[in-house]
Amino acid sequence: MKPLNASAVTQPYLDIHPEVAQALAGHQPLVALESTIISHGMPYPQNVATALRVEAEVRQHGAVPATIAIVNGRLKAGLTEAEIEILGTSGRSVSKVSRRDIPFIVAGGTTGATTVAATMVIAAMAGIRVFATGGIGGVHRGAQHSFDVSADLQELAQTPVAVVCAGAKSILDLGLTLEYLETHGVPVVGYCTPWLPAFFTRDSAFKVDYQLDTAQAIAEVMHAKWSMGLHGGLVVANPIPEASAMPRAVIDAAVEQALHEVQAQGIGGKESTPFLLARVCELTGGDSLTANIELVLNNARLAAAIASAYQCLVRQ
Ligand code: PSU
Ligand code: MN
Repeated sequence: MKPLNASAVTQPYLDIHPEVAQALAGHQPLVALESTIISHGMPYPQNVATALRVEAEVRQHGAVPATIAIVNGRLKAGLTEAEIEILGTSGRSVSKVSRRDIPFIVAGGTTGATTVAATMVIAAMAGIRVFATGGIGGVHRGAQHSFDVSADLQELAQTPVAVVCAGAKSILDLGLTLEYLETHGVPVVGYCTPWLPAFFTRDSAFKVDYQLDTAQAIAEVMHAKWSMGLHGGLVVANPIPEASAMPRAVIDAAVEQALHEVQAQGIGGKESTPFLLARVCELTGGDSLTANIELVLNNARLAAAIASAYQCLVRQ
């Protein structure tokens, strides 16, 4: 296993934003943020406004944000406002980049929005250990026929980054997602909850592996795992704030309809998740977008606290 603080110097394709580079050099807490949520997960202009608000939230809570993407063939750890604006306005015409796609976007000199998997890859290259997002990809419903399992899960098995999310959307099979993570040695931590949150709702029918109630306790697990050379990351599942949670019946109905449409229209591969996300958003009107924004901000706050606690442990 490579040393955890693999130097950016050894990464000729990576550009580190000056603010991020300064934080890395000064051993300050950092939080990586993904960009598929900007280009493919939310409509413009809310996507750009949210990306900037999330960065501000990370700063307010004592960490430095590093939004990650590929711009003109360069891997970026930390974006300028102009770059975030480009990713937001270009929307789905920007490639959705998972681990598989990274070399093609780099070699072609084009621009791509990174998924959880690709964001983890680039965060780890830069030496960033904490990452906040909305929801992770997982095992899709009907995966026994489609084999559709997000590369996010495999990335969690091999790359040392803690991913703070609001669980996973019920467009996925949450039970199979947990089984897959267990097989690959990826722990799922519930922050102040024994239940796996389901993105728009605070719980699901499934339990997490471990409940931890403080950022400090989560940081101690990260530090123990990586200090002993264990591969891979962890999922930190942070329930949506009570006031923003949505009625389960509303979400369930929208998800069922979106799943029906995806099948009827024969949509598969990397198009499946963006299609389902967009349809659930349309079918639930503005409510789901508001909830989505609130849960990402909530995750940014927790990630900043975890990054701060982790950095203290590393510095000791
Ligand atoms: N789930 C969400 N919002 C998202 C995504 C998933 O609730 O924006 C995005 C993330 O970027 C995630 C990706 O990494 O979709 C997973 O896509 P796929 O299932 O094709 O691996
Ligand atoms: Mn897939």
